[in-house]
Amino acid sequence: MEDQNNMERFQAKIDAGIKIEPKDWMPEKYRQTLVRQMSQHAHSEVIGMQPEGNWLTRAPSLRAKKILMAKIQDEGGHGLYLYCAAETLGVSRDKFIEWLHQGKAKYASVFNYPSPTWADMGAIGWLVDGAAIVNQVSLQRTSYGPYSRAMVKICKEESFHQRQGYEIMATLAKGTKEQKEMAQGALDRWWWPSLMMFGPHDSESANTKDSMKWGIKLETNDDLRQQFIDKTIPQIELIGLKIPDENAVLQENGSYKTSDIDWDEFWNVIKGNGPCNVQRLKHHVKAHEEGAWVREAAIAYGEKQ
Ligand code: FAQ
Repeated sequence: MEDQNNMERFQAKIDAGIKIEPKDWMPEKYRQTLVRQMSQHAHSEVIGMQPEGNWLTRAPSLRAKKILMAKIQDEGGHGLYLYCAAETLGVSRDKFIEWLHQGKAKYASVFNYPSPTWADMGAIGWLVDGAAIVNQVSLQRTSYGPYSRAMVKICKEESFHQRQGYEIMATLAKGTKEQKEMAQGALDRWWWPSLMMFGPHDSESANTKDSMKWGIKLETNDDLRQQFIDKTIPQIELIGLKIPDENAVLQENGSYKTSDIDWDEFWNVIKGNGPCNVQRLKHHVKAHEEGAWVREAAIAYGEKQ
């Protein structure tokens, strides 16, 4: 009976748009869903530093290098806000990292693809951050207070990331024939993985129904994906590149109809079989082990104070 009352009060708060805070009563499944989504989100930010880190030493100018370095550092910072926000749900950062290393926690599938050219830096900023923004603008209104507040700060930074990526692509697209081809190649490589970032179709999405009821997600995977497509196709056309989908067509309602995603590829990457899954996780484990002395020194310093 008490649980029933708690549940009704909890749902009434959600429906009234009142944020749930760490010490408030919450259903165990709500807490678990947030632990899963927020820790996966944090891991994505941190693992997502790797494809761009690949180009830091080879950026074509000092200006480009400074911008890329700042952008990658921002992503690390986003991971930290999100781990802190997720820890308010009673799981330690060490545990989140352990789950990642054991393969029990996921991170965004998109970061398991390689970045072979400088144009990939443009495509990642423009498309991957662009997709992340569409999702995260919506998550600013999520029902869990610490997650929602972290999202507000993160969104401000992501919009700079999207613009720096688009600037790289626009510059290459109006450059030499080879530069334009490099930009098109990167667009072709990152287009489909970016669309996959929004998750499976709503009909296949196991978590959407509960997450929408509890205000964790405000919009469905397919609705957010469509918003991204409708925003991005005109940007592709504006810089004179080709849409990587021959069937993309503008409908009367102002929205684009596109080919379906290769879902076998998506699930295969999630299962660990993408082109860079092994490399990404191995690098994370190595960096974590090599950083052990920093954590030990910080704890020892804290204890001495
Ligand atoms: N990758 O039932 P749903 C960024 C899994 S941040 C891997 O629909 P949900 C910044 C899902 O976990 C990018 N797995 O799941 C940056 C579930 O499996 P589970 C990260 C995925 O949670 C830019 C299963 O499939 N953003 O990029 C993916 O309701 C550049 C069924 O799916 C966020 O994490 C995927 N793409 O909806 C950094 C945003 N999609 O866990 C560096 C927060 C689905 O039950 C450089 N997260 N799965 O075993 C979300 O909004 C949601 O979690 C979704 C998925 C929309 C991703």
